[in-house]
Amino acid sequence: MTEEATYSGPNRIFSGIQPTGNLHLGNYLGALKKFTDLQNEGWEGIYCVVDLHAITMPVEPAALQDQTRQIAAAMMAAGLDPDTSTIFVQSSVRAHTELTWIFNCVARMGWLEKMTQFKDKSGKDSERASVGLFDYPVLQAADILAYKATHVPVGEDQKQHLELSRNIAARFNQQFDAPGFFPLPEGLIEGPGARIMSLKDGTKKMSKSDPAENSRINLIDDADTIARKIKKSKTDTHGDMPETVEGLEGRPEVANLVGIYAALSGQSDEQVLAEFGGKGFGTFKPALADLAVDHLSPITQKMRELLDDPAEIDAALRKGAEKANAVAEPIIEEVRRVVGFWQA
Ligand code: AQP
Repeated sequence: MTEEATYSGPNRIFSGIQPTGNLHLGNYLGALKKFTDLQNEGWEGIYCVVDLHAITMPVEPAALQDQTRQIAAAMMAAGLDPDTSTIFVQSSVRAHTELTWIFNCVARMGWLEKMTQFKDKSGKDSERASVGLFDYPVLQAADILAYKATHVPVGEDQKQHLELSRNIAARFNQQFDAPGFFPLPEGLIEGPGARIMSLKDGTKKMSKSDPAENSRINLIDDADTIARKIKKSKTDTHGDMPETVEGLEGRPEVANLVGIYAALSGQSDEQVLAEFGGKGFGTFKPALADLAVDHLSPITQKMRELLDDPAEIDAALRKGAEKANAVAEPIIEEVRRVVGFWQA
C-alpha cells in the first residue's frame, strides 16, 4: 500500500529491545550503538524495553523482571542518557495496548500471514503458537506510531515488520479519512552492523535463542570469553584473509568477522582488508578480539555497576514512563477522536 507522505510533524526516533536472554554483539551493533550515535547527533529518541513482546513466548515472571532491568542497564551503559533520551518499559505506557487493538482492526490477516519471523518462531507447530506471537508485528506498529515516530533504527531482520508498520499507518490514514495523520515510519537500517551473523555459521544471524553459546558474543562476556569465542569462530579453508572486498564473496564467515571489525572500529571493509589482506587468521583474530574487548569492556563494567544497585535504573525507567506517557496520551486522544469513539 502506498500513500503520499504528507505527515508534517517533527522527526522522532522510536526503537525497542526485547527482555529475552542476554544481549549480544548483533543487538549492540544493529541497535544499541545506533541509538547512542543518533542521540549524540541530536535526534529526539524514545527507547523501550518491550516486555509486552517478550510474553509472546513463555517466560518466568522473575526472569522477565531481571531481564527488563538488564536491557535498561545495557541501554544506559551503551551511552543513552535518560535525561536526553526517553528510556522506559513498554507495559508502563497503556497507549501501546490500546493502539494495538485499533490496529488489529486495520491490519489484514493476509499481511500478517506473510511474516517470516512468525513462521521461524512458531516452527512446524504454528497451531500451538500464542495469538500474541502472530500479532507481534501489529504491537510493533503501535509501539512506533503511539509516538508518531518517523524513524526506526533496527537491524536488517526487522525490515519486514517495519514495512508492515508503514502499511498499517497508510491504511489507517486512508480508512479514517485522515491523510498524513500517522507518519509512514522509515527504517534506519543501513550501515555496518545491520546484520551480524553467527560465529559458527556465517549464513545464520547472531541470535539470543541460538542454543550454541559460542555462536555469539554476549555483552556480559568477560575479556577471556570474548577472546576464546573469536579464536574458535568458524573460518574456512580458502586460505588467508582476502586482499579485496570481492574476495569476501562466497566466504560468509570471513565476511562476518571483517564486518564486525569494521563496525567496531568505524572503518569500511576495504580499510580493514587494506590492513589485514593477505595475513593469516592467527594475526587477524587476536586483533579482532583486542578490539572487541576494548570496545565492550567499559560497557560491560558500567552494566554491572548499574545492576549491582538498580535504584538508578528504576529511577530512569520511572521518569522515562512519565515522559513517554506525556507524548503518547495526546496522540491516543486524537486517535480516539479520529476513530469515532464516544467522548464526554
Ligand atoms: N544479528 C543481528 N545483527 C544486527 N542486529 C540485530 N538485532 C538482533 N539480532 C541482530 C537487532 O537488535 C534489536 C533488538 O532485537 P530484539 O531483542 O528485540 O529481537 P530479536 O531480533 O528477536 O533478537 P534476537 O537476538 O534475534 O533474538 P531471538 O533469538 O529471540 O530472535 C533489533 O533492532 C534487531 O533488529
